[in-house]
This record gives sequence, structure tokens and C-alpha cells, in this order.
Amino acid sequence: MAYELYYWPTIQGRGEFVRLALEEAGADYIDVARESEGIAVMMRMMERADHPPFAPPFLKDGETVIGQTAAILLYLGARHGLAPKEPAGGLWTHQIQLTISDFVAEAHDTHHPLGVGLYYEDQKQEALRRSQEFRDSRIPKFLHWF
Ligand SMILES: N[C@@H](CCC(=O)N[C@@H](CS)C(=O)NCC(=O)O)C(=O)O
Repeated sequence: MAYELYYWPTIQGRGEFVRLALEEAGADYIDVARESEGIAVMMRMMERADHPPFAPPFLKDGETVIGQTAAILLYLGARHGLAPKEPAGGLWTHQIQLTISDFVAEAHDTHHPLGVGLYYEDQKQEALRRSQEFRDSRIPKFLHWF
């Protein structure tokens, strides 16, 4: 049965991490929100009573629904031989992905330092300050670690 990937159809965003893994694995999948009525289906999935995902991306594999990019990749990595199967190697790979997730969140927050729900135009000054610090300190620290 094909995996179902749920992600916003007009941006690459975090959905791309999952697409890349699915493509690398040669797995069958449906990009649900790109189908007609797909966004409505995606929104309904987030209201389900049983294990509702907080936000896209999320992946459905039969009855199993997995949210959080790093958790999805942990699942796919083990199933498709994209990550080590033995616990230490699997955890190390997961740790790298969680650090990438932190980096993505910090990059996003340079444009939304005061609030995710506020427009960039309403927080431009703060965004400038945050971006400066991100460039000067955070990017070098992350890249050094990677
Ligand atoms: N920690 C989550 C973050 C998920 C996330 O922020 N998704 C964004 C799109 S990239 C979203 O739609 N967020 C809606 C919200 O947070 O209300 C992950 O890594 O998957």
C-alpha cells in the first residue's frame, strides 16, 4: 500500500525532507494535499481523535499516522535501510536530524521572532536583529558541528 504524505502543496518546506527520503527509498507514495480536495483531507486528519498530528508534514502508513519530520524520517530510515538499524547508529542519525530540525526552526524564526502568527512586516526590526545574531553566531555554530 502506498504511503500518504500530507504537506502544504505550494511550498517545499519540511515536506521536502520526507519527499527526499521517500524518493531515495523508491517508495510508492501519494502527495495527498496536491490532489483535488487534498488540503481539506489534510485538515480533517489533524482533527482526528486518535494520535492527531500537530502540523504538517505527517505520513500515513496504513493505520499508522506519524507527525514530526524527525519522527517520520526515523520511521522511514529504519524501514528502507536509509539509516543504521543498530540502536547506537540509529540514535546518532536521529540526533543529527533533530539538530537539523532545530536549525530549520531557528532559520524560520529570523523572520518571525515575535510570533509565528504575526506577519514579517509587523516584526521587521526584531527580524533584522534576530537575523544578525543568527548569521554571526548560530549559522557558524551549526555548520561547524555539521
Ligand atoms: N516540529 C515540526 C514542525 C512542523 C511545522 O512547523 N510545520 C509547519 C509547516 S513547515 C506548519 O504547518 N505549522 C503550522 C503550525 O505550527 O501551526 C516538524 O519538524 O515537523
